[in-house]
Amino acid sequence: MGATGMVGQTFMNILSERSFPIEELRPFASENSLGKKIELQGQQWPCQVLKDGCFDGLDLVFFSSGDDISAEWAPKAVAAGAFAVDNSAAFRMDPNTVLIVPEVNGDLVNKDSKPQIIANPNCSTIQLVVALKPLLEKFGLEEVRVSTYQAVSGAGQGGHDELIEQTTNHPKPTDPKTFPHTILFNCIPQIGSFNDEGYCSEEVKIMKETRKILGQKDLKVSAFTVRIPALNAHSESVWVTLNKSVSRDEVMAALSGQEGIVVQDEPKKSVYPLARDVSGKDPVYVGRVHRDPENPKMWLMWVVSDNIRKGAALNGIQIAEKIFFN
Ligand code: 11C
Repeated sequence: MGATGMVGQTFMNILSERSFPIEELRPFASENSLGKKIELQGQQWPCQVLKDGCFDGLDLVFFSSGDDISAEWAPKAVAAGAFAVDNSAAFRMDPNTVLIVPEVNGDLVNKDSKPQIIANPNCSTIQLVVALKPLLEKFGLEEVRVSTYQAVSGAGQGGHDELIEQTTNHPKPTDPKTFPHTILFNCIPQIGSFNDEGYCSEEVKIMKETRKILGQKDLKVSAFTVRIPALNAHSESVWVTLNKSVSRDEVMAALSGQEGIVVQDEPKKSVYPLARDVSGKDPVYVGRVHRDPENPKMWLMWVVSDNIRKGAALNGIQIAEKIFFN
């Protein structure tokens, strides 16, 4: 569901790249997309709208179409016998729903799992927990602080188009529609809406989801999220305090040995992960790993990943691979 959106289209591309075995595809979208066809694995599949009985006979339904649609339709997909992998925030913090990043807590689902809703985390959370996982496992975590630099594609096609349009029309950028301010040549310290404590919803998602995925309900996590005029791939500067003081070699060995991470860390040669290079790639990239000068247990690192691929579509497909093939 959401087949024609940015995540939906990337989902189709990745199914194709990974030769995911498909007997039938039902691309669900809004009424505006009726008449459109989605090409996948050499066949054309007509777009459909959600209606009673629409999930009958399906094994897996991937939802990427907003909280309200998921809240109403994901339970219906499960009632029809399918797994519902849900990219919305509707079920992420539900204590009865698993929230999965396969490299981190993928052991919570397997071939014996019964049809259920499986929540796909927020994109900026996914790349963070992949980077934290080996540090937690090897050294233990005391505290995590993260400041994000998030690409406009996180806000979907509208966000992408708004930056391109404002760039094209510079020096008279068009009025903002998707973002609360002009994004061109700017940094906006707001992603989502604010609560009374001064946190925006993206920050709350990162803090809560990180604790749940890592299984660390008391972990101190603080997030500050910023939208920047990068087209695709989110970047994060992360301060992580370990439970013990270890050497840089030990930290680098832990990060390099983690499935799903590529380390790019030769800062004196200006080698570190960059959103422009990481866009279109699958792994989570980590670099600029160095120790805090005051606290020997605290490490700083730079974490970059494609928010539409690993942050959404790819993570969903990896979940499906765990359920059906692992
Ligand atoms: C952004 N992280 O960059 C958001 C988009 O809860 O899945 C994804 C929101 C979500 O704007």
